[in-house]
Amino acid sequence: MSTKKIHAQPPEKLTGIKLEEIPTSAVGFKAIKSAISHITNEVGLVKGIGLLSKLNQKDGFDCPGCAWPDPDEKRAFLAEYCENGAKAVAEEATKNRVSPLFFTTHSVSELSELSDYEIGKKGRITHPVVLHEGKDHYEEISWEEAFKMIGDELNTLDSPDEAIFYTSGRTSNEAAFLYQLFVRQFGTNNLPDCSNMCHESSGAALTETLGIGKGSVTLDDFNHAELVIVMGQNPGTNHPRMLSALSETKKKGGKIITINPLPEVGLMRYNEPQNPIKWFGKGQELTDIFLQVKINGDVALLKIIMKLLLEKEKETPNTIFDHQFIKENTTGYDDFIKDLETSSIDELIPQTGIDFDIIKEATDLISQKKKIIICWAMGLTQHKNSVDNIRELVNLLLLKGSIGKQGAGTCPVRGHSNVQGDRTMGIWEKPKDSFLDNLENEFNFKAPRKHGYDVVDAIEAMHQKKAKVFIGMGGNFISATPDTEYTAVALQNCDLTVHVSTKLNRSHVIHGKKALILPCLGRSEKDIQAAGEQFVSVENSMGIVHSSSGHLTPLSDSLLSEPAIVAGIAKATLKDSSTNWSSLVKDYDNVRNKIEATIPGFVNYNTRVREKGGFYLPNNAREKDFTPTHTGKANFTINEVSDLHLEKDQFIMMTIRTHDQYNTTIYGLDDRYRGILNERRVIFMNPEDMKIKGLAKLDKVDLTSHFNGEERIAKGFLVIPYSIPKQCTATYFPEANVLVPIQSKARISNTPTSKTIIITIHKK
Ligand SMILES: Nc1nc2c(c(=O)[nH]1)N[C@H]1C(S)=C(S)[C@@H](COP(=O)(O)OP(=O)(O)OC[C@H]3O[C@@H](n4cnc5c(=O)[nH]c(N)nc54)[C@H](O)[C@@H]3O)O[C@H]1N2
Ligand SMILES: Nc1nc2c(c(=O)[nH]1)N[C@H]1C(S)=C(S)[C@@H](COP(=O)(O)OP(=O)(O)OC[C@H]3O[C@@H](n4cnc5c(=O)[nH]c(N)nc54)[C@H](O)[C@@H]3O)O[C@H]1N2
Ligand SMILES: [Mo]
Repeated sequence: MSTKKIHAQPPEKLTGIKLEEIPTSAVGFKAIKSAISHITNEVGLVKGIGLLSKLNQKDGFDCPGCAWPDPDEKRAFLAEYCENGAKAVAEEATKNRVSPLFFTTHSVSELSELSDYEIGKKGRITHPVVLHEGKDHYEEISWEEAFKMIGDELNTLDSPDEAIFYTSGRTSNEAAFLYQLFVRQFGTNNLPDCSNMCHESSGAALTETLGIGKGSVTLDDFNHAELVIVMGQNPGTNHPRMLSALSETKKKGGKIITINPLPEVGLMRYNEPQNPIKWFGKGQELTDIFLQVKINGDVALLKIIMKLLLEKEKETPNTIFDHQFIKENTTGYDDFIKDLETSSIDELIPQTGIDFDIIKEATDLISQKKKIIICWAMGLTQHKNSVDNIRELVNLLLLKGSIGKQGAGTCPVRGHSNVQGDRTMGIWEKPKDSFLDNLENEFNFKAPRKHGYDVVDAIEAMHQKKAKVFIGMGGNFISATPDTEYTAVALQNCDLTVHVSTKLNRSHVIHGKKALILPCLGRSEKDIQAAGEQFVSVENSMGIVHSSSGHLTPLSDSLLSEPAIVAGIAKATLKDSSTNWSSLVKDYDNVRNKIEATIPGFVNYNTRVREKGGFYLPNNAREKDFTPTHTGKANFTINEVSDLHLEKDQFIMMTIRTHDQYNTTIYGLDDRYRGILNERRVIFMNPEDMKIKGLAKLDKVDLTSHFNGEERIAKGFLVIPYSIPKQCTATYFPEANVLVPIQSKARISNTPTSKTIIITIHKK
């Protein structure tokens, strides 16, 4: 074994911060300039523009950025991309290469000293490589040998449950379907995925209350909404194309309420990218009422709003609540109201940190509206009571009859471009029996029924050596997961770690006894199989399934597609599978026929996926049909406010994304919309808290997190005074992941509480 130290965390070193004024509006000229500069640097201008012209077009490839849908009808040439979509494409189509030669000159321990930014910039991996036991350098390996190594290792395990099969949400429907099929034929449901850290809480809450784990709105609903409430989300950075939808809502007379601890620039003002005349102006105002809630104060805030609505309803009966909707479609209303009446506004107010008058103003607006959409993302899903957060916003929509009609409904805004599709394809550690029955019938094998490990449980299992092989279909497990040092030990305990990846990342250097990196085609590249050129399909945040075909020549002849890699592993592992893996991969139509045969909603898949723009999957909530819930009706629920308790000197910390990253892929070191340039090790603090703590701007501090008597430390962060509620702070992910305790997770969904970490701050 190498004696050199391997670093699981990014280095402490600072990169030379520059501060600039926070812009007053998002998008506009600087965004276009930034997009062009990333494309030019990574890809070259001419090739880059060619690429962007195929992005999100009906004959093109799906943006590897977020899961926001494309317009059903009109799609502007060169315009259905955003600054961050352009960066995502540039990152994948980069000129930089990680070849076998690269690995002879760069050892694993040396690479681990780099930041995630520096590792990512090394580029695309060109050949499969292996790290033999005790070695510090990866070496080239043939695909055949790599597959055999995986098959041999999996077949020596005492039980299939000793292997973990992770998925990140970029994997196409076709690859995801084959992957879960292989894993279940191998004999386990250990299929954790990035959803476990992302919208799992949304899925759990929505399935219980509305009978479907997905959102109910379509893009067109934003043209009809009277009010959109955006909670715990920063679309200016993470879903820039959503700003166009919000802009349409406003143009048609709708209003926007934003609930967030930070005044995120993108939600305040917006300059349309499609209209150059507007690039330089003041921009369109988006948010009408901004509720600057304390971190994790959302249930308290929603309870106050609903209590005020109830008072109004009592004063003027049948004007505020939609009683006909409630009566026809819901259960639990009386118990919910009884509970609401017992809660005290005076006790709830301090949890929100918001002036009561502003809450009343927001309530007045809500009371007048009948068509409301609520959008949300990680600000609601990564807390101990996240499922409560989402059930509570469903309560509000049910009171207003705002589900299952035009211009109204739930909008959990997904992260990865196919994370929703992967779940539809069966990437889930808790599959439904009906799905497994269908797989058994179609593929003639006995599917495992015991539920598998999710992300947190998988880390625990590897840590305890109950799991010994880790395979990652995309993603960057070490940097995305909580408790970095703990998770590093978990991965290092494995006998074999395997990563199917496009680019080099930190997970390749935090390895098991043996390790493999299997390089795959990216979204933008042509996929040629025995029957000719193939396309894949994906499902966006609003349940539209559509095709995606790459146009670039693959960067190396040694890349395989994700479906081909799964088939290779399956053939080397499953000795008595009756599935013809080669024929499935030869022509992806064959995979889609199998999906059609096993998953509801995919009738005539191969025909409909070829129609321009794709097709909508069935959505019961959209149709106002709540029969799939356990009561057969939409359910009102009673939810818990935060039980967070801060000792003297303690703060709540949330970990968020900068404008220059895609999760663990760091495009650059700026966070332009928050006025920070060239530095990621910062902590945002309320200026009054800084005064009390005797801290000045750019003071260097160490952070200690506190959980059940345990302490974790992250060193060397610069203090930034910022508009954030008192006792609340923010740092960037993944630098601060070391502070997130593995056992600090949401009830029911088991999602790490990446947005509520209790910390103390210590000046150097
Ligand atoms: N460019 C780019 N696009 C991306 C990604 C990326 O990294 N870069 N990631 C993709 C993925 S996988 C995902 S899941 C999404 C993530 O999209 P977001 O959820 O927008 O991402 P975060 O940066 O985690 O931002 C969380 C927001 O919630 C707020 N917040 C935090 N705590 C609370 C709270 O307690 N209450 C309320 N009301 N608000 C709170 C924060 O201030 C912040 O504005 O974006 C996707 N798109
Ligand atoms: N503290 C904290 N932690 C968080 C979060 C947070 O807000 N705070 N957010 C969580 C969330 S919402 C999510 S979704 C997870 C994300 O967790 P992951 O999905 O595991 O992480 P990513 O950074 O999206 O993965 C990036 C890697 O995917 C690989 N890749 C890119 N494209 C492809 C492709 O087409 N195929 C294959 N096979 N590989 C590809 C590249 O090698 C790249 O390095 O992180 C979670 N972790
Ligand atoms: Mo996510």
